[in-house]
Amino acid sequence: MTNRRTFFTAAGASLLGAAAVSRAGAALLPEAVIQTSAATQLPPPPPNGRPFQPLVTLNGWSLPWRMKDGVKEFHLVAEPVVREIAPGMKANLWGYNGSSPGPTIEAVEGDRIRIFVTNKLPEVTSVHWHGVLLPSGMDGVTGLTQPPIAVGKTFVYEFVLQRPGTHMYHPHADEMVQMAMGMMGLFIIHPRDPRQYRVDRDYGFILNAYDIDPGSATPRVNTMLDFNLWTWNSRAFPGIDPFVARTGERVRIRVGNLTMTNHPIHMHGPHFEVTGTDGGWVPKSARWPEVTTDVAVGQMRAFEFNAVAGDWAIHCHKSHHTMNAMGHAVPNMIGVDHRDIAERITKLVPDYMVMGDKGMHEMAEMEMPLPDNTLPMMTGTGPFGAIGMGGMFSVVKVRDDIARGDFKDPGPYPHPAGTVASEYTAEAPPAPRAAAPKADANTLKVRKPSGHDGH
Ligand SMILES: [Cu+2]
Repeated sequence: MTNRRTFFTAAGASLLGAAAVSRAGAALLPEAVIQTSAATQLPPPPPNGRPFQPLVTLNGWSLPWRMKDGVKEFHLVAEPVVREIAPGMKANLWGYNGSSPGPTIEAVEGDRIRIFVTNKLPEVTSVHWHGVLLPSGMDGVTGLTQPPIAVGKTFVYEFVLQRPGTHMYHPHADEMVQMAMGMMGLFIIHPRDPRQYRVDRDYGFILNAYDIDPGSATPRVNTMLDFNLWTWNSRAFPGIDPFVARTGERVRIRVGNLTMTNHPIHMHGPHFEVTGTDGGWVPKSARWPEVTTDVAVGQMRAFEFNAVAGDWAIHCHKSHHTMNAMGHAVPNMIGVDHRDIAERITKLVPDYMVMGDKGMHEMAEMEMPLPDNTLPMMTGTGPFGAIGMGGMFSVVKVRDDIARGDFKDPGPYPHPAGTVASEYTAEAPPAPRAAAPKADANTLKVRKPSGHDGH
């Protein structure tokens, strides 16, 4: 069971500490809301300010604000957090307001926003608002546009949102460590006119990756490419919630990439078109149909489709990115019967793992002994058995009878009769193989060089 409780903590002396801000300063700071659950939290309709259609942050939440003299005030707290990557595994990460990624910041084109950032990390930090048009001095680059936010201190950023779009925030101080530890969040600027770019369901998540040794909980921060947990909003399959929609609805999914490699995001079923990037919205005349869109490092892609009933897999198409913790130095053991020796080694080394002699699917079906706090490499169960996935994998679940605004997992798709692939049990027709052509002097003609005429 996922913990669905929401923790509201006032930003008083208990949260910030006496050294962080003066007593008068603390009274002026907006409440810093904390959320530690990894369940998708549906944002309420905006309580004040201009209306907009809230984003559904996959396995995440949106940061509440307060209005003060016409300014939207948010309060981010950079701090160590514990994140459940999937049931059975928790990671010691850094994030904002109790979670990694931090809460989604949502505001409207034309809004003046003020974001307080309190640093409760053990080192300095800053926040860069990725892709947002703002004064250079609000850009959050430590040393270049501002001094670092010292431990225990609070900084304030303030700017007017000029264009609607899909953006992110992340530190620009010790980026390699702080992003490898999970510090990032979505920043959505909704259009001033809510009818513009309107969809029925609007989802968003960030691609991230961790290198956490089996049996441990804290990421290695010096890893460049060989990560072993490929995650969406710091969640790995089967811990990633489904994208739920009703047949015929227009659905948007916004994806940002803060890993160290590209991710071709592939969706089964309905075709989609990329409608936006972190640079803005793509004009209709410039869109083309796709089933996979590559999201390069530091990019965002928003894509849209018309929902068609079914259970449609959605995943990164790099097959290693739909696996959980695994060693990449495993030799190919197809055709080698080594069960006997593997069993004997497993008795001595419980986390010893070798590839099966017929492929790896059997690993998805068997219960292998694993160290504590370690996810199986290939896991998840569907109505037809083992799914054998991990990492960057989820399901778009579209049904005819889902109410507008209902995001609950509807369970497995009830396929109409006669539309499911099944075993062929009648007598198989003969499958003759074509005879191989004879390689004799008549069929194999070698053209010999004959002078230099052809040059
Ligand atoms: Cu990938």
